[in-house]
Amino acid sequence: MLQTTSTLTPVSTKPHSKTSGGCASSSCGSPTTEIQDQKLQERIAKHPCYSEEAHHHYARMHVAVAPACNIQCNYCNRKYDCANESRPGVVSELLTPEEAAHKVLVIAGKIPQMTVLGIAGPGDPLANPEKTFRTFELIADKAPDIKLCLSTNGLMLPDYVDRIKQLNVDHVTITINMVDPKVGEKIYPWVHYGRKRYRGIEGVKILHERQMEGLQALKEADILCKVNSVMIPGINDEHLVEVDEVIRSKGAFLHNIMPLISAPEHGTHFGLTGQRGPTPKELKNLQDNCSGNMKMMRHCRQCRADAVGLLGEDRSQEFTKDKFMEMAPEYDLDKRQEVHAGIEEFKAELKAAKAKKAAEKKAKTGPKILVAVATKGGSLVNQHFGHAKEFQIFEVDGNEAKFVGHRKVDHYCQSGYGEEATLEHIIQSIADCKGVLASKIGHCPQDELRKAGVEPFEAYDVIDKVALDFYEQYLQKLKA
Ligand code: CLF
Ligand code: SF4
Repeated sequence: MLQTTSTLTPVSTKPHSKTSGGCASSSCGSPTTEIQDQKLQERIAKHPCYSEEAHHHYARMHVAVAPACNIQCNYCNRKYDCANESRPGVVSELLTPEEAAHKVLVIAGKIPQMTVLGIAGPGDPLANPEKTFRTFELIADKAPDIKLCLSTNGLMLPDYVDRIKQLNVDHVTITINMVDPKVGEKIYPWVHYGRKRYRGIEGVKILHERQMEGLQALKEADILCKVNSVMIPGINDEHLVEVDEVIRSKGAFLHNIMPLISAPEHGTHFGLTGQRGPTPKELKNLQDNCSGNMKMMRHCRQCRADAVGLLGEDRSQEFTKDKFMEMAPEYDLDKRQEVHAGIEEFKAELKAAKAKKAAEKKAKTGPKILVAVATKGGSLVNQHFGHAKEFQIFEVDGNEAKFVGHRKVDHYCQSGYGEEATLEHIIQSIADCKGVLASKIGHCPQDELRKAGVEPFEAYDVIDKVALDFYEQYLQKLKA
């Protein structure tokens, strides 16, 4: 039986055999392009945000060292973490660079599949350059295999690209919500730049120019740039198609369109004025409209500024300051490399198993359906329905299962008992799916799911394999 890598023990998926055949991509491009592509793949292979595949196996952590911010977004109030990367309403514990470095060394030992350290708040990292760069220096010195990552609103980026390059920070995110200042006026009331506060369109123009300049500078420095955009219905939703075109033409590697999360209790301008966020369907439609070259991020979890773990399983509460300061750093490069080699071997076996399954299904492409998957990671259906805090959503057409997003839910099994109200909410969240795939599903939820037209399907195996098996059963039922 397959096990999950979230236990840190990748296991063999034998007896799956390796397949050959299909389009040998080596014959499709020039050797130079292939080498470039391969190098690019190596750069992102262990980054859970830049590689959808990696997010099933590798973890990230954030350290909250950057409290100040230099702009105002209408979806933020300063009581919470920067909403450009984080779920609104979350407060992280602020750390000094030294405390942050200690925390990283502790977690690098306890969670060896943690490969990326990001600084994403609680304010803007580049509005706190000394704290941010000091933290990176300490970690680069003591834990050289950890990738460094940064997320910024972009206002100060052009000033720091050289320093970012020097420190070997290879991944930078800029939040770009508009390329037309008239749209930006509805999102940013002010911008603080060069010791002066600029209100309205004057400030937005500065922000826009600095973001474009920063993006260009990252490209010239060969630093991989992801762009985050917050989708705000009625304000920038249609405009984001243009944003997508502009940022791609300027060399952004990946676009991550995130939903606005807005509630009055967050105390933000949008929360208090009733601005709604998009529905999952609206978000998916926009992502589909923008995904011409396939580099659209759909697995973002809008993490906290102190997030720890796989993207779908935040473990930050295990490492609060009172706890991690009592723990000894256990960073061990050899042990980490051994764990990573095991994960890579496991990924190769998964890939072979997927290819084999896809080859068996060839020419059986049919209507596209969505399925919801309960998983603890490792690209496996390996979680009990009642324990899932989110469902990963896959689009299946008989040939492949493509990850298209996730839905957060409250888990159904609370203290060993199912909660009816929670079940209703879960079913609503996945009502557009034809099936739900989980390692186990209780009788009561099975009945309710069926009533809602969502077929329960129990299995413990590779997600693609289970999804394609389910699809086959689904088609047979349709024909019956
Ligand atoms: Fe953190 Fe951001 Fe780096 Fe990832 S998060 S700084 S790029 S290491 Fe990732 Fe979290 Fe989404 Fe950010 S899932 S909010 S995209
Ligand atoms: Fe808040 Fe981040 Fe915007 Fe600053 S950049 S106002 S911290 S959401």
